[in-house]
Amino acid sequence: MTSRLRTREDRPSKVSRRRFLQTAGAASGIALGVRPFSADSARAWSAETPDSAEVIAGKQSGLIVHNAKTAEIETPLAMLREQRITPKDVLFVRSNQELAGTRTTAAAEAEGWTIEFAGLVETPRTIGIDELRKFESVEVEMVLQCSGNGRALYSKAAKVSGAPWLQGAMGNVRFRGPRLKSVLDSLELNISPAAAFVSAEGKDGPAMPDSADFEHSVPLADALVRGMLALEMNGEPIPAVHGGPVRLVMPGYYGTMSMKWLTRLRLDDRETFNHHQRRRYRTPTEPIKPGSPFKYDFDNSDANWRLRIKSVIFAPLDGETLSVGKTTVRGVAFNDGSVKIDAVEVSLDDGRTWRRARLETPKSPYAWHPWTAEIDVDRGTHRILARAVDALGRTQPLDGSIGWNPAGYGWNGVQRVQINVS
Ligand SMILES: Nc1nc2c(c(=O)[nH]1)N[C@H]1C(S)=C(S)[C@@H](COP(=O)(O)O)O[C@H]1N2
Ligand SMILES: [Mo]
Repeated sequence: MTSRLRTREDRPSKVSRRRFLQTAGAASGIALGVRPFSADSARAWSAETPDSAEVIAGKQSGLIVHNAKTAEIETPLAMLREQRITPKDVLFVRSNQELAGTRTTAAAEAEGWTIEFAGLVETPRTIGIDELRKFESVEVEMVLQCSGNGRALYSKAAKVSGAPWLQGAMGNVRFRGPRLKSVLDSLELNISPAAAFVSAEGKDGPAMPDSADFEHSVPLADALVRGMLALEMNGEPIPAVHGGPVRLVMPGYYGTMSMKWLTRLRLDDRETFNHHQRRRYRTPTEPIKPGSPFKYDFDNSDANWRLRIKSVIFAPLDGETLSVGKTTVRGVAFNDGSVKIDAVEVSLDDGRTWRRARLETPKSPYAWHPWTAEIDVDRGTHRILARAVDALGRTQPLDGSIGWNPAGYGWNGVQRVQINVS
């Protein structure tokens, strides 16, 4: 055992393991012998679990419910691929802690909401939501992805703790609100030159009386470029379950850093010592052997900040049966938005040779980059691989387990989709 402090969700439970087998089966369509990712197959395994529409008001039925109690809900790829902008009724949900009354996609209660600016500033200030609404706003199309997305794939190498997300703990959404920089500039807080991080806190309280309140720090320099105090998602007030009425949004960062129900921003000279920043939501800086324990500290690990480059295959789906001849492989790719994605490549021979897909470059560097590739397949079983490469030469490992870590964060291994051609 490691000496890590354990929180409720770190503890592996029998239920979540059983559910993993069920969802993995539903996802591949192999174990259950059903059509992969259809709403029907999703309902078949969730018969004993409440349906997603019952867990969160306004969500579509048939989403993957990893945990009904904590409302951890994933979007099956078959639903995720339907629209370029992920609608609020299918977007995944993850809350470490919950704010009472927010299990709904309806707009959040904004009356009397305030945001405090504190820490290394000469003049701390608290502003009301109405003041925030007066600022000029920008809209950013961006990937919102849990750092645990793809966690289930690590467990092929060694067990990991946490909800066994497949590939659908992500979405592509449009957030709108004032830039953090404009707000900080205009408030004249007189920020100390020692400030190097922004630590964000939401109105939600600790999950258990004795556990740490959820808080995260991001580098100030990056937050001044990317950060926004979002008031809208997809053209309407941010749904309560997604962090309305105001959310700190960090495009190109893992979703965990985008604080829902934002109530306080603190300027700090170091990352907060909060449990969720210090002992969770980190990955070892150097690769470790799958299954080995790891004692996290600030020096041997990195916070789950910038998104690792990734491509996801949306069609065909794993386990699908196709007919002989030409077929279109399609999916999306994204990175942290700091440099251009140069190419997405597809392989049909387990990575020996690659061919380029047609890649769309969206206006926002933080958005999904849709891609397609035509392939010609003979009778038999085939494996389709896809990988993205960016201008810094960053790409995805053929064997994603190289990034194994005890909590299964940051999966970006090359995805493999198996198809049968008859
Ligand atoms: N206040 C608050 N913000 C939070 C969380 C939380 O528990 N409390 N969870 C984080 C995590 S781990 C993720 S992945 C995203 C999920 O965003 P979503 O529920 O809008 O999809 O919210 C992040 N922001
Ligand atoms: Mo997350």
